[in-house]
Amino acid sequence: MKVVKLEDVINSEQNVDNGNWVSRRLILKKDNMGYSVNDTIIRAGTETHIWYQNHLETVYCIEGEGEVETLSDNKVYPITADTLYALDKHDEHLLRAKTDMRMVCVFNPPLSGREVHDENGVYPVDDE
Ligand code: 9YT
Repeated sequence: MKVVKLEDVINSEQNVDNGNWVSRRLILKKDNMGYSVNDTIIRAGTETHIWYQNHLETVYCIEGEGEVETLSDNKVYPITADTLYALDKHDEHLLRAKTDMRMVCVFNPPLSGREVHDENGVYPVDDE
């Protein structure tokens, strides 16, 4: 069994800061679980364009307040603590944080570790 402490991840290269957000990568592809798990802080006042064409992501907000706008239909979903959203259609979206938001993010297939969004809000496919 594995036990992972957030404080250890924060002081490692599994702490990935992209400006709008900082992603503490708790479980990664190398852990062979078939998914990855991040504890991510979305910084207050930011808007991030995201489009995970190569991944499915489920996001559970445990702190803070913001919204997600899906770009295919311009629907706006308020996101607050105790709210989960699942990008089951690889939905292209804008994530806006009103306050700092703390999110638990699960990716399938798993992230391998250092991914940051490219100019289209995409994470590359890891086919190694
Ligand atoms: C909620 C969300 O998608 N934030 C962007 C960062 C990403 N979830 C990550 O790598 O932790």
